[in-house]
Amino acid sequence: MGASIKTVNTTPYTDQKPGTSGLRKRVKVFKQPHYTENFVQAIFDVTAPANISAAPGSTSLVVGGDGRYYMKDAIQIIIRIGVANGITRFIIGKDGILSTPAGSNLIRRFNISRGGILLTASHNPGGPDKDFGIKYNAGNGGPAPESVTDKIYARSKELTEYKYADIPEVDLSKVGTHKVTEDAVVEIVDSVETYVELLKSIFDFDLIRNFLKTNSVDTGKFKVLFDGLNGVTGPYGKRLFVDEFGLDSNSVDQAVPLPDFGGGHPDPNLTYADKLVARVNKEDIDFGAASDGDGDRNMVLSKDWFVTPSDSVAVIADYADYIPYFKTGGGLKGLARSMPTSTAIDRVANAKGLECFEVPTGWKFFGNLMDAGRLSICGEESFGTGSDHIREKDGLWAVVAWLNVIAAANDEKVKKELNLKSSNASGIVSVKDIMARHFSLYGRNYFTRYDYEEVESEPANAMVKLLRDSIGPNSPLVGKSFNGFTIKSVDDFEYTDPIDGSVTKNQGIRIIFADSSRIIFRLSGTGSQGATIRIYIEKYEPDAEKSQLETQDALKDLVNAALTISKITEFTGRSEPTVIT
Ligand code: VG1
Ligand code: CO
Repeated sequence: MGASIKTVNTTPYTDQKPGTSGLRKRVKVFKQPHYTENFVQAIFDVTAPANISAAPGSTSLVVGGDGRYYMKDAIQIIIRIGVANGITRFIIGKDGILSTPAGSNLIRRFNISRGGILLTASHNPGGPDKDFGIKYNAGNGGPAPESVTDKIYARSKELTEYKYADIPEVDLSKVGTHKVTEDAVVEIVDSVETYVELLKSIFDFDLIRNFLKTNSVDTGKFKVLFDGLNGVTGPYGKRLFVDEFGLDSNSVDQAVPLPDFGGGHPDPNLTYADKLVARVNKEDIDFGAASDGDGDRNMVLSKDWFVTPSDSVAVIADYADYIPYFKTGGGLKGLARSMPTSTAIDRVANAKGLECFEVPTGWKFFGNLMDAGRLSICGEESFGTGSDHIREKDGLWAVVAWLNVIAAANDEKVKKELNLKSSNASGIVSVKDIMARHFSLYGRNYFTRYDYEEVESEPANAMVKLLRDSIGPNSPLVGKSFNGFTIKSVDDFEYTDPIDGSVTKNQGIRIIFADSSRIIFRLSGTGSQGATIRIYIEKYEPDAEKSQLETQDALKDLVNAALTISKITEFTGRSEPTVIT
């Protein structure tokens, strides 16, 4: 082995249960003695093949993260514990930086059957007093399924020791292969390069470049702004927008990854991406976009329209014929969404004669369908959009998908084909015009989400219990009307994976109304403090004439019904949500 391997006695922690997407806690929790080490050892124990020397591919590992505070320390810990557990090759992003989608891509591109460890708490704030996270991704590049994370949790509760190799700190700043012991190497890679190559193989870069040259660079008629929110995507955004698409360097804002994301929430929504929203309005931006801390979320908006994530994935699916990737390999397979996501994409699937799946919240549930060749494009209402090009949601993929859609929609031939019209003096088919056509074809799914962050766990659980007590065919709520909406059914969403038959229960209480409107309640599985209650509200409007209302106006009555039914103010003392999207 070459390095001296030490065994350290440890006491197990009982709180290392991964949530919707990895283990997320305050940094100070991860910094407790042996806390990070224990969890990392549990990952290695659970994912080790029965006979490691007979499975050479499983001794490699991808490692990286979103650049947040404590990431570099965690990487050194993973290298030391990994070497001691038989890992011989670590593929690590330069300076540790690896967006979540880029990490998924590396696992797939280099066929790393052991998968990878991604260090991120995604859109949660970073810094010494904020959050850190560790996520294990399997050999398909996707977040480990619950069958694996349950085992990691079980193992973490019984650990009495971990092993580590006594080796010096590895320099993560130099691209290339570095020997760390007789048997183990660390390969530092420029993940931006491989990721941009991937996007080039998916989208029509020439079409996008030409559209932007004519309308943005030469004439300034179509203004573009990408905000990295000081998360991991800044360097990726610069490469794409400036180097590839030829835009000015000021088309990319907050592009330097910072360990505390500049103090903000690196969460692309109308509340936390307030700088982008203000600039889009003030500077008349025609296409504004942002991504979250680890680069898997996205937001798309313009000076006159905010595209909800549920609508966004439906539009991308609708325009799939104009995206080269979906023309190969037999064309578009199925579509899918997480349960609370609006049913806009179902209508596109229906029109195209495709399968459409409804899975629980969390990207890990899409993986099996993709691996089985049944799913091409999917999304979550929480600003997650992606496809089977990797096994994570992908922020910049969605942003470039939109640029591809816009460029195609402005091609004269396509414009005629799709009967697209510009409502602007510039003659450009805008984001708003694309949405208007979509609503006139499919109707509009009004959608909003109310988040009550960091409420106390006890009242939050009591509220959920109240709702859970009224599920089923004999629910006292069925038949009752609220503001003219009559309840048809109340259940707690349960999912049977069509590929492996695994069952996941208690995924959110759904109140479904006679007109197919829905109110959904669930508790977040990504918070690090107390409980976060999410209420999702959706109403379908088939009439194009009525599709131009403000979302909150269109949903006012349903929102009030949700507040009344759940008694949320009574339980939590909160009269307002923390965030409305
Ligand atoms: C939230 C979102 C969910 C998403 C998850 C991870 O989970 O609702 O749709 O997949 O975050 O996204 P929860 O359990 O808090 O509702 V990310 O960007 O944090 O990896
Ligand atoms: Co994220």
